[in-house]
Amino acid sequence: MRTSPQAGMGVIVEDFDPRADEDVQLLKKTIYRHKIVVLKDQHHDAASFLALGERLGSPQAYYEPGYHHPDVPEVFVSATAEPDGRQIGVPKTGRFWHSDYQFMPRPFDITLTYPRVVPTVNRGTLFIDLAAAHARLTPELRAAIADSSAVHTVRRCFKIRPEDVYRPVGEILDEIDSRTPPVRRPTVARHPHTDEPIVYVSEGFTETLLDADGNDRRELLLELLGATGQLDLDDPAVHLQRFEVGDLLLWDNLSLVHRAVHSDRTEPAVSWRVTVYDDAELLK
Ligand code: 7UC
Ligand code: FE
Repeated sequence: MRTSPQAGMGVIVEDFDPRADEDVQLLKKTIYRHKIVVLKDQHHDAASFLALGERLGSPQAYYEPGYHHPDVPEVFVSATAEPDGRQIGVPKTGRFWHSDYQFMPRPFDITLTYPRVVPTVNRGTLFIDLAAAHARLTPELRAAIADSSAVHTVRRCFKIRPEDVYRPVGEILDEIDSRTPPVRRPTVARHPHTDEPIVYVSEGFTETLLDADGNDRRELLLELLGATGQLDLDDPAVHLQRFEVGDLLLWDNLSLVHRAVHSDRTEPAVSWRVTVYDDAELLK
């Protein structure tokens, strides 16, 4: 396989052979080192896309079945409705800063996305590197968050399902809280594969910060979101990753937050996703 750097963040990988163990090991190292990989010239159906995910770790089906590919549940489908009005998967997913499954007890290590239908305008995904953001924090802010924890929940981003129509919103919120209770973890997390410190907070899924005594420090979360670049799409920390059909994007889901760019026009857009847990030893 051949790698070449991109402007800003990430690398382009060509001639990757998924059957070669060396290529798979090198690809993983490249993901953790460069955070974003664009694999070129990829041709998959849902089953072979999943098989690629299996080479990198253990793929997980999304907990909400409405996102599942009809034949391969581990493939998550983000898609606008078909011209005939049929809806497969869920439209306009992830249009907010987040890390996949950040609201769950264990977020995913690696996300793979495979765009199938790409709109002509407003294409791409935005990324911010939270390890780089940690390195940029002022000493004051770093000290202020040192012993704090962050509380994550899907509450504000959970998508109402077709079967929720006419249900009281409070009942839906109670259901969300019982199925996916808020998760608390240190604001500064250590990356399990690189050992880098990361400010693991997002605008979409992080509800608040708690200090060492359990006091709510919402204002500190806001300051941290601003410092990491999540409150301004023109922040220099924001990387726009463009892609075309035939590209397959892989990223380090624990050290990046991402945000989908969706067209406001009614243009078709379809993207498949596989997310994996990687239990391999530290890959430095
Ligand atoms: O529809 C969506 O935006 C999905 C989001 C709430 N969760 C994606 C994930 O993997 O955490
Ligand atoms: Fe996502």
